[in-house]
Amino acid sequence: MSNISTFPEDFLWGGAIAANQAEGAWNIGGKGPSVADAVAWKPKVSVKDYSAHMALSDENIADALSGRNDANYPKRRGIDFYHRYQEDLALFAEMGCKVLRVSIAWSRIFPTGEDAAPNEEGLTFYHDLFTEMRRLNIEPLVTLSHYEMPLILSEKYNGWVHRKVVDAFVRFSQVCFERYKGLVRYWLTFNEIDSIHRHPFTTAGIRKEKSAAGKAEQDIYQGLHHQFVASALVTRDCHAIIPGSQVGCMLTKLTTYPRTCKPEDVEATLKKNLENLFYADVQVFGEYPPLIKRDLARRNIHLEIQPGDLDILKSYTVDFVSFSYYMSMTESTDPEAERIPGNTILGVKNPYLAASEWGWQIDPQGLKISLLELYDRYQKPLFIVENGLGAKDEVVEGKVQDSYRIDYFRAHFEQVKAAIDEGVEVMGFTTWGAIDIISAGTSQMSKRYGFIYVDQDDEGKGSLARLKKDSFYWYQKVIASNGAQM
Ligand code: BGP
Repeated sequence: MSNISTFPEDFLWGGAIAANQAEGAWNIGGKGPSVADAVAWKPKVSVKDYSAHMALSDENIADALSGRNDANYPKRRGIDFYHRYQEDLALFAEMGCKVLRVSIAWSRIFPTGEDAAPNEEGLTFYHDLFTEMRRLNIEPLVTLSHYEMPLILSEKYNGWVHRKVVDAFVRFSQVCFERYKGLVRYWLTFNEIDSIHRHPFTTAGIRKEKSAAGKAEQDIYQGLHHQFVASALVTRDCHAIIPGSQVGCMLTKLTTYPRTCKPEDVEATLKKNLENLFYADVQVFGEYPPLIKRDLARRNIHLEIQPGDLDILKSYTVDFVSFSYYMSMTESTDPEAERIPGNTILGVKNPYLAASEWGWQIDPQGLKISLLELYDRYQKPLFIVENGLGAKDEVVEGKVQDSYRIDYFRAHFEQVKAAIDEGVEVMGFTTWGAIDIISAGTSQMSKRYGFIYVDQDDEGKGSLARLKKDSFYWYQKVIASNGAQM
């Protein structure tokens, strides 16, 4: 516990949420259904079994498109941020937040993705939201695409596989820049752009079962290429429409360690790390790395790259690199290596680390390692835009005593401070789910991340009342002292 502050004076402390996980009001104010609304909550699916949870049926899709909303087919709920944002922003301001990361639900602005004109009611909602943030001196950091594309684009085009979605997204972004140019300076394009591989439907509206036989991977990479091009075009437009604005890419930082120093494990680990960095490489350096190009060719994946695409990638690169960091990963070539139970995505167990109830291996030093690695590679300012601990909090006698969350953040903040001491340029830190929201991976409420408790259970029952947890008062002190008191 150091009492010397090494965080820069203008360090942006704050929180992060996403529209689809917080707003609710899924069919209010002219909003069209989004992919998130088709991922209905399935009470029987294990919270650890992400792939089963993400599996979709035609019935889910048809149901969301029809607008039906009954107990058997609940849509993405949120915490009614749509109606309660003033109360919530007041709490964030009280906590001292200097920045709040939110996203714009694309289908609130363009309900079908390709409407002749944007939905004024949706535009007004975000105008009012950003205005209130400014009034409270909370800087908006806005994600344009956070797992919430219009469902109709997914249905019509198999999402980002089709080039037309690039046009639709660029238009949506232009409308946002024009409308919010006096209010928003910091923008992110695609949340965790690499998650297109892990859950292509929520990330990019792609349903693998719609691909031709053997072409699912090809389609996913094509969708990714379209997102890269869109990210570059949007960066161009943002700079042109909002002078002085800054645009960041956003990736899931999954720093990976070799399970042993066996050279096979080291090589496998290196390849995992290169694959994880590839997404930012394209958006920062403006080109596909040679090893990735070769790897795609060897896997028989041939991208349709239109004339001009490569110039676009090269010409409009991002200003900063943002990322989420929840855990590190471990790689092993030994099929017998102990794996994290119940979740195939999380891989091999690291014997030196404890894990959350969901198997996410808690590794504060991994955050410092990630910061050093990213800064050395890109030499761009970094922004930690998600980090936090999902836990099953309990209210006891009107209090949530979440010392485990305080310990988690203290350990991570210390590592950020250490990285800054070593010369890394970090713009800020927005903790994930600064208020309890619906979990992206489980669609449940009981995986809570916030400093503010929300009274709602997994079935959607509860008063939705907000309650400050112990961590709220702790974070308030951290921010007030600019990280000197942790
Ligand atoms: C990231 C997403 C968020 C988010 C967070 C925590 O992948 O960008 O939307 O929710 O992870 O994940 P979960 O909600 O599944 O615990």
